[in-house]
Amino acid sequence: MFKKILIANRGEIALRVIQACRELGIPTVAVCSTADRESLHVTYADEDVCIGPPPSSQSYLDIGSILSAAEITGADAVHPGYGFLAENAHFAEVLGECKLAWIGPPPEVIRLMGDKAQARRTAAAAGVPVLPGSAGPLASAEEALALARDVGYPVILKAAAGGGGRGMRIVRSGEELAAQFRTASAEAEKAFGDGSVYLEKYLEEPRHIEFQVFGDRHGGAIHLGERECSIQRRHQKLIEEAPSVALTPELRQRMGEASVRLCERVGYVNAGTIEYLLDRDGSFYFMEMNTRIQVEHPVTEMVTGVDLVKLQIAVAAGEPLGIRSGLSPRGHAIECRINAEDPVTFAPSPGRLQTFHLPGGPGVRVDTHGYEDYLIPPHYDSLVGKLIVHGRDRGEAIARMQRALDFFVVEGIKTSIPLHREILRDPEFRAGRLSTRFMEGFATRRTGGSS
Ligand code: MV4
Repeated sequence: MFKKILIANRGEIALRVIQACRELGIPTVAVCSTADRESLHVTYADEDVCIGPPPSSQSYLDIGSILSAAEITGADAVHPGYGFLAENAHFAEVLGECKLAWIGPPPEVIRLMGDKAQARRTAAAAGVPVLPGSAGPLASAEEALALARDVGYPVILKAAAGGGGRGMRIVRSGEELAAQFRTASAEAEKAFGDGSVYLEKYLEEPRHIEFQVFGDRHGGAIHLGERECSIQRRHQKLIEEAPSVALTPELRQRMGEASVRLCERVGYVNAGTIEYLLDRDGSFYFMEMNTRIQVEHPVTEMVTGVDLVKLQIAVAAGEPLGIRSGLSPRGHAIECRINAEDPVTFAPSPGRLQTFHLPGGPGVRVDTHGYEDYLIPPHYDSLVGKLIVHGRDRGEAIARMQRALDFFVVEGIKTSIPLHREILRDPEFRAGRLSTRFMEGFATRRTGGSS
C-alpha cells in the first residue's frame, strides 16, 4: 500500500480524499495556493505545501510545482480529485516517469476518452449503442450536409475536444448546417486548439443517466449502477440521484453490461463514469466517458455502501476489486449541490461564511470544506458543499432533503439552497418526470413564463 498520498486538489474533494486516507492509515500531503492557506484541506492534511499564487494556472494546474511538492514531502502517490489535472493524460504520464503512482486510469485511456469522436467510435465497436451520426470528425461542411440528410434533422454538432456541453450546436435544417459547421469548428479551434467536429442525431428531451464503473489492474471491471443527473443548468448539474426512477432492473442490467463491456474493451482501471442519453422509449445511447471520480459520487456510495475513494486507492495500489456488478441499489439517495451563487441570477457570490450550521440526523451527509468565518476565495468554482441524503425510498429521501435544506443555515453569502427548496417542492420533480430540459420548464412554472 502507499506510504504517503499527495492530493492535487482543493475544496471538498481534497477533504473527501483525506477522509479516505485517514481511514486507510495513509498520511496525506495537501497542496494549496496562497488563497487557500486557511482551507480545511490544509488543516486536516498531515503536511502541506504552498504551490503558488491564487490563479489555478500557477498553482493547482502547475505540474512542476506539484511534482516538487511530492518530491520534498516523499509522497509516493497522487490523487487528483476531479477538475484541475484529473483528466490530464500528460500529468499521469509524467508522474509515472517520476516513479509516483497515479490514482486514476492509464494515460492512454484518458487520452482516448478525451477525444469525444474517438470515444464514440470505441463505444460503438464495443457494442454500446450510439446515436446515428458520423464515424469520426467531419472533413467538410458538404460531408456534414450529406450525413445530416441520412440521419434526419435535428442534428447536433459536437467538438471532439469538447465535452460536458462545451462547443455544441443544435442544427434544425439543412439551410443552417454549413454555417453552423464552420462556426462550430472555428470555435473549437479557438477554445481547444482542435477544430474537429462530429455529428449526431439530436434527441429533444432525453434523461441524462450515467453509470459508475470501476476497473482493477487484473482485468476486472464492474459497474455500480446509475445516477440520474438530468437536473442541470448550463451544463452544471444541480441535483443528482440514485437510482433513476426511469430504470427497471432489466434496463439497469443491460446498461450496466454495456458499460462493463466498454471498460473491458479499453482496459479501464480505477473509477470512471459512462454518460448516456436515455430516450422516452427506453433506448439508451453512449454520450461520453469521464475518466475521474465525479462530484456526485456520494449518491452511489449511499445506495451501494461502497467507499469509492478508498476503492480508487486500493485498485491503484494493485488490489483486486473484490466486489461484483449487479448489486441492487439499497434505498434512494439525492444530492443537492450547494453553490455560492445568487439563486436567481446564478452569479457567483464569494465572501465570508458568517453563519454555517450544517444539518445532520438520520440519513444526512454533508461533504464540505466550509466552516464558520471561512472566506470563500473568488478564484475557483462556486461549490461550497454537497448535501446528500439517503432514505428507504425516493419519497423518504425527498422529505429528508427538504428538512435538511430547511436546517442548513448559511449567512454572509448567497447560495443555491433556496433554489433547491423550490425544486424539491415542484410537482414534476416529485413525480420523477425529469429530462435535460427540466430547468427550462421549471423556470416557466416558477415565473409563469417571464424568464
Ligand atoms: C446530446 C443531446 C441530445 N442529443 N446529444 C450536453 C452535454 C454533453 N455531454 C452532451 N450534451 C447533450 N448531447 C445528442 N445527440 C443533449 C445534450 C444535452 C444535455 C445532456 C445531458 C445533460 C444536460 C444536457 C442539456 C442540454 C443538452
